[in-house]
Amino acid sequence: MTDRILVVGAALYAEGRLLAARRSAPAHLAGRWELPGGKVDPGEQPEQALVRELREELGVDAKLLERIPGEWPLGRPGYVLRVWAAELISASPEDVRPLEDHDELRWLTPDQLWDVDWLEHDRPAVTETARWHAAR
Ligand code: 9L3
Ligand code: MG
Repeated sequence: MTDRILVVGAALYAEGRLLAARRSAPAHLAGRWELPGGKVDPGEQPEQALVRELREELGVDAKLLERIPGEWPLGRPGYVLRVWAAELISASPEDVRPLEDHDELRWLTPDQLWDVDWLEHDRPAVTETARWHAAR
């Protein structure tokens, strides 16, 4: 049995909108939308990994607010996704640009949440995120 590989994703909010990021790679995921983030490195805390990923992928500093309850299996065997709600520390949402791994960003209002073609395995995480946001 292989060890579990933890992938961390951000439900990044600004002005009540949730950030969706369109993947540009790998080919089988390109064009689909996700909560940005990535793999936790060996020896790294999940929260640190997520802050690092958001700097690398979007060039932003984010403050993690709360973990969204739940853990979701991803398409690759052994991979699981955990999600934290987060907010931008300094940048304005309109200044955020995709630096690597994504080619488009959208800030979705609650009624636009399902307008993008989310990765299959992100859908339950997005549902839980919406529930969390609505209860705030
Ligand atoms: N993944 C799925 N949903 C997400 C994220 C951040 C990642 N919200 C999947 C895509 C890859 C794997 O996890 O198969 C590792 O992600 P990355 O390091 O390529 O972003
Ligand atoms: Mg990533």
